[in-house]
Amino acid sequence: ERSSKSFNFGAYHSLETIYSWMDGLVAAHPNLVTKEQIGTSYEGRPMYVLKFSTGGDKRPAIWVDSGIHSREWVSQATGVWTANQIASDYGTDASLTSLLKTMDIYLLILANPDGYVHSHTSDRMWRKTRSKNPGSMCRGVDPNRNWDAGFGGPGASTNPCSDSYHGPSPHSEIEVKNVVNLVKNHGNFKSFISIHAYSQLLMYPYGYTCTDALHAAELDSVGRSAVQKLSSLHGTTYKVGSICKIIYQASGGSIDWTYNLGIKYSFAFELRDTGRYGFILPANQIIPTASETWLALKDIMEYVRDH
Ligand code: ING
Ligand code: ZN
Repeated sequence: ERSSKSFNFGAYHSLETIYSWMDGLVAAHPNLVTKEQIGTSYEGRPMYVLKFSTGGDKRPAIWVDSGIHSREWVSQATGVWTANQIASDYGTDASLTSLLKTMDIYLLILANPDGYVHSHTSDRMWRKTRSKNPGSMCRGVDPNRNWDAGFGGPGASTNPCSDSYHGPSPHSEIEVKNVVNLVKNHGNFKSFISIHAYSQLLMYPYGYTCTDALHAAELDSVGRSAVQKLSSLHGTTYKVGSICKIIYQASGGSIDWTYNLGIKYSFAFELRDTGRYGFILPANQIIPTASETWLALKDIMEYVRDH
């Protein structure tokens, strides 16, 4: 699986396969791609971010993560496809090449490695981390209710057995803390994009309140432009709006935290589909999903580069 030529992007892969594929990508593009370990998971697995950079020191950067919820497999698969696309488009696609002249892209493909393994080996519908909850038989915290943004508010559960359990304290989950540390230490992210599934939505803050974010109008127009590009490929329709207004109120989400930190262009995608297959999206939809999403990602990245 190390050669990107023989890798099947139209299939769902294990953590081991994705991690060794990442090494192959870095080896094939040593002047563009590096792999940085941002820490380890609760169960001790390394967490790796792929950094796409043509030089400089802490250039303005764009963050993309996939797989914060383990069962949303098309998310991680889209992360893999996107990493390969960035590496192969660099030098041929004028827009991406110009972007990488001034900016870096960080891509965390497996934001919840323990959950991903568990979803492959034991419970296909596992969403949360795998940390132990003292006093409860139930494991795991929802890593998208664990951020320090409206933590513990509406749309998050106090029950450790719930799929939306917020955890004992903000950033209690090591997987969340590792990202928080990197984002804070870096200090120059201009955009933070988190990829979920499913529902076909492009969302911006806030989730913890239905009050409009200061930049709601701008984010809405950036989002509408991006989904127009997305739809142009296969006709897939997306809705755009704030998390609270378009899906549900949800506290402690990552993009609310990054937005409040000052990363204006904070977005979350809900990829295909709208519920026919849901989390169990057939693998033959991976490449169409990733390809159309890439058009939206590029549109957002270009806007961020130019603003
Ligand atoms: N949806 C997201 C969830 O965590 C979301 C929606 C995104 C909420 C961003 C808050 C912030 O519930 C899925 N499918 O996980
Ligand atoms: Zn999710």
